[in-house]
Amino acid sequence: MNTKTYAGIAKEHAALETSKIVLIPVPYDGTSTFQKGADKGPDAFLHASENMELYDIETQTEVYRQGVYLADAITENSSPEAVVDAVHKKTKEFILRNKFVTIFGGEHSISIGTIRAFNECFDNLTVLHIDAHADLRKEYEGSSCNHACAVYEASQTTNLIQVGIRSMDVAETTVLDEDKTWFAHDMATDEYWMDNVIEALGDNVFITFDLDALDPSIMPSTGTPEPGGLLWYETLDFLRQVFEEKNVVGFDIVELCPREEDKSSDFLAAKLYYKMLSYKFAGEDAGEEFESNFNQEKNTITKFKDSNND
Ligand SMILES: [Mn+2]
Repeated sequence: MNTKTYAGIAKEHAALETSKIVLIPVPYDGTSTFQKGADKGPDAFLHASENMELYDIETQTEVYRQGVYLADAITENSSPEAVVDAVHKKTKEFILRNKFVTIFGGEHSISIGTIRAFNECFDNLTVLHIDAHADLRKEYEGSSCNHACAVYEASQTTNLIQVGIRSMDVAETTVLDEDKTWFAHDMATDEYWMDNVIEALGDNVFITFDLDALDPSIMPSTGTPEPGGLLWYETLDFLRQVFEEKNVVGFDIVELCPREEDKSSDFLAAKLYYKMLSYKFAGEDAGEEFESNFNQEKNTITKFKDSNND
C-alpha cells in the first residue's frame, strides 16, 4: 500500500472509495533504444507534483478535491508482454470501478495495455495519439510490445488520430492513415489544425500523450527528443478544447526520462497532468457523482462481481 498521496494532498481527498480519479504509475523501461531512464519518470513526476500549486488559475478550480487515488506502481518487468498484460489488467479493474483512470509511464509500450483496456470498456473508442513518432510498427526487435509498436494495435482496433508526428520509418507508411494524421511540419503553418483534429475525433476519446511530442526546448528530458514539437500554450489550448467538446475517458502520459540537471521537464509533466485533470472536471462539483459511461453490458460479469464487493 502507498503511504504517500498524489501531490501530498490530504488523506480525505486520496481514498480509493471516494476518489473519482485514479493514478497508476508504471515505472517501466525495458524496450527503449536511444536513452534509458523512463523507469525513473513516475518518481520524478510525483516529486515535482508535490511541489506544485494546486489551484488552477485558468479553470478557477482545485481539481484534487474530486479525489485522486494513487495506486501502487506496476512493477512487473519480466518481459514486454507481461508488462502490457499487467497494465491492461490493472487499468481495466479501475475503469470497471467507475473511476477516471490515468496512467503515468514509463516508456510508450505500456500504452498497448492501457488502450486495450479502454477499448474493451468504451464503445467506438478514438485514440488521440500525441507524439513525435508514428509508433506504428507491427513488431520491433522481436516483440509486438515494443515502444515502437505503441499504437499499431490501436490503428487496427480503434479510430486512431495521430498528432505532432515528425519521425517515422518508411515501413510505417503502409499502416499510417494520412487522413487521420497531423504531421508537425503541416501543423506549423496550418491555423486550423486543432479544429480539424477535433472534427476527426469520435465522442469517446482516450489520449495517449508521449512527452516527446513537445518541443525539446521545453521538454528536453525525454528518451528521443525530436526538433519541431508542440509548445506549451498551443498544447493546452488544444487539450482544453478536446476536453470541452468530447468525452475524454482517460489518458496516459509517457516517456519522461528525468535528468539530474533539468528539473523543469519533471515540473512540466506534473503541470500537464494536473491541467488535463482540471480541464476534465472543470464543470463538475466535487460532490457530484462521477459517471464514466463505460459499457456495462460488455462487461457484465466483472461489474456484477464488483458491485457485490461494494
Ligand atoms: Mn515518441
